[in-house]
Amino acid sequence: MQRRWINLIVIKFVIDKNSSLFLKYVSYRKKPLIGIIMGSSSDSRIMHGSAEILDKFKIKHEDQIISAHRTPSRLEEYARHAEKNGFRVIIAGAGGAAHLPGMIASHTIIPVIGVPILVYNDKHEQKSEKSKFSAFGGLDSLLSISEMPTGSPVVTVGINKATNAGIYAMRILANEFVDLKKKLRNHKSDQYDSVLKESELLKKQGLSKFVKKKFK
Ligand code: C2R
Repeated sequence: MQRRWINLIVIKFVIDKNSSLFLKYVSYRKKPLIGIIMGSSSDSRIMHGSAEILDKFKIKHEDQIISAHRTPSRLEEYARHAEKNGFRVIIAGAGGAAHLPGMIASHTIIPVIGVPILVYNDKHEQKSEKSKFSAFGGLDSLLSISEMPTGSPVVTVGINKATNAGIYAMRILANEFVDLKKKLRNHKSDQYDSVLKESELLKKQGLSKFVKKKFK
């Protein structure tokens, strides 16, 4: 009799364990666990980098425009929404006085990855290309994101490095989803192989011919 109970408990444990593994396996494909937000529609030209790498790994994400400056009440709402929906990471891109990542982080304990954006205003009345970029070349947003007060941390990737934010978000998710860990390892070794392949080609063709062919 006692043995039967032990068997039942063991079977239940195995089922629970496997079903939760199954649910985990399914969940990041079915349900967005990563939120991508940006301060303006103009940031979408950079922020699509995060979306594309997540799509490549078949990771669902929810994308929105939220501005701490222009839509302050939506900011708090979004933080509640992200918590309610079990988001594991928020990627927040903003340019100039980039307060969005920090302000979101002040409303939630979900890890926030900031993407500093080099503001580009194509409607600027001056004709020169240089005058269309922000006066501080993206350093303004980088510092606004990185210099958070102690107690409310935000990590940041480099200026315009939205793809890296996507990869970093996946690395956080991979702590929970074993299959994702494997995929990220494969991605790393693919990168290694492609550098090797290019190096072989460069060696074979010689630098002058290689550069002409690659960047013509
Ligand atoms: P527009 O192109 O709309 O003028 O925006 C945006 O992220 C964008 O890069 C110019 C820049 O303003 C930024 N912005 C912020 C915030 N809201 C908008 N940094 C914020 O709340 O931090």
